[in-house]
Amino acid sequence: MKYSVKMRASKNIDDKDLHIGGAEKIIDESELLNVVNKLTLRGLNHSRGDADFINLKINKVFEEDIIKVKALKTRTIDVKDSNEGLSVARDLLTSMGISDAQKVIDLLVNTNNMRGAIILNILDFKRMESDKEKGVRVTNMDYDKNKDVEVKNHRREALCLATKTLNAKAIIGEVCISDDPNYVTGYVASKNEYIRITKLKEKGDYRGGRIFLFDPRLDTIENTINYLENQLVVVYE
Ligand code: WAQ
Ligand code: MG
Repeated sequence: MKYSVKMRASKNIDDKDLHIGGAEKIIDESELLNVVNKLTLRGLNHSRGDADFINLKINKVFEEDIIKVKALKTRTIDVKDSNEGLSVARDLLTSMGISDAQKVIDLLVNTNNMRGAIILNILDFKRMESDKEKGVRVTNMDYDKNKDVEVKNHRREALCLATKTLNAKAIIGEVCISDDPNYVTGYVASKNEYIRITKLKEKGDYRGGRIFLFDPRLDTIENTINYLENQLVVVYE
């Protein structure tokens, strides 16, 4: 029997809920208590601060409901600072057919303290999430093996999320900046590859976010959000 485990941690600052971090796992029953322990520790000792609130959700899952998806190919572009990184990201989005890529970059760098992602319609640049404060959280995904539970492996967890997300019919791209003040490497992903950019922000900056690029000609927003939130996906390398 397998279980999906979701962890989300937050902190109370001036009566406001500050997002700290989260994690998604799909694991065997025998690992359950161990994983719950480690994810709780991750929430308690996070680089964005120690959590006041940790939400853990455990669901039994059926193997026949899990789809397997191959991890996106990866490459890395080295840049000297975040300005160069953001302009590389903008050019990549343009090459993916986004008409006003600068708009996407401006929205991304002004995003802060969301626990999910923005979904942007690429035809009219309107946001498609019903809750614009939270955004849409991709859950129910993990690797088939070599799962990192103890400490966050930014690159691997982001590749897993991007692989699931870009496998949605109508998501044609993604751009991401970590909200971890020590982690400045971000990425742009397309249907074909996951492109790491070594600096999309400067060290010490707590801001971060994600934007999914949605093409309404390829699927409905309801199907897309349902897939992102609920479809069980195991990524293999
Ligand atoms: N679903 C949707 N959006 C999410 C999720 C999720 N499961 N988790 C985080 N986000 C959003 C949320 O707004 C966060 O503030 C933002 O993305 C950044 O999340 O190859 O660490 O977990 O080395 O801080 C990139 C790795 C790491 C690049 C990205 O993102 C590389 C990272 P974080
Ligand atoms: Mg983070």
